[in-house]
Amino acid sequence: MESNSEITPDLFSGIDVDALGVGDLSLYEKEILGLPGVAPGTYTRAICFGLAVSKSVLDTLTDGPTPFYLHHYRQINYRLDMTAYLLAREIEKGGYKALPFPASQLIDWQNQKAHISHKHVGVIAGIGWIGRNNLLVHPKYGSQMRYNTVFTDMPLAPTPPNPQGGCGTCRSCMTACPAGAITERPEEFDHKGCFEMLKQFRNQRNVGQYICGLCVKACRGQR
Ligand code: B12
Repeated sequence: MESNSEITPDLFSGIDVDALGVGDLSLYEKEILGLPGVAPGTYTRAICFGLAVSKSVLDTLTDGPTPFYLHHYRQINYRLDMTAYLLAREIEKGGYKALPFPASQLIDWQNQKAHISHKHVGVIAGIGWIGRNNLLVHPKYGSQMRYNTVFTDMPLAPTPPNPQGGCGTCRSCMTACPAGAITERPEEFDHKGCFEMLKQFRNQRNVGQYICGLCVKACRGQR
């Protein structure tokens, strides 16, 4: 094993992402699923990072997903997966543990759950807040960002929580949602209604995936 001093001086300098934060994993309150070989407490930090969804691609959406959007969605997921792998590889070179998660992979289909929720990791890593649309909202990019996570035991300093959280008076996502699933409070988000709409899109729009994109398009942030 290489010594710790061989970690690049700035671990993140070669990582080309649009948002990055480090969360203290003791603050993560959701379940972690499907990692039987990992003892509790093995990992202490969660590095969350995001890549922006193209505004121009989102502009092509009018009333639901298209094969064009599907391709973009897949490209971003692929890049997020590669970034997680490369970051974890760099951390492991320094003698620490690093677990790269999949950007978008379900392990519990019935309950629609992945190993971890990148949105909730993003909150503890100071990237943004959970908006009315039930998505992670970044101050600059709004919800037009996709995320991935790497767990590590490397003693990185956590990013302070984002102080300027909140959707304020913005309700663009509420009018944009074709399922009417978005209400005042994210806790009241109608997951079932959203999912039913996505199923319909999946069957009717030649996309083969549970995607939509309209609440993402509506939540532009300040960019
Ligand atoms: C499964 C999943 C879905 C499912 C269900 C949503 C869900 N479970 O959260 C479906 C297919 C509906 C979905 C839809 C969408 N998703 Co999605 N999805 C995921 C995925 C793969 C796992 C999320 C997870 O495990 N959640 C489970 C728990 C722990 O989190 P939770 O949100 O707090 O859920 C709790 C409750 O809300 C409730 N619940 C949650 N989901 C459901 C579903 C049903 C049917 C019911 C009854 C209850 C319920 O029970 C949970 C237990 O506490 C993540 C990737 C990841 N690994 O994070 C992407 C992810 C959350 N999705 C994302 C996106 C963008 C979308 C869509 C816009 C689709 C698209 N790309 O066009 C829509 C938007 C829906 C919305 N406004 O919330 C992004 C969000 C980015 C952001 N800026 O926040 C993520 C992070 C993917 C990524 N790599 O970036 N998604």
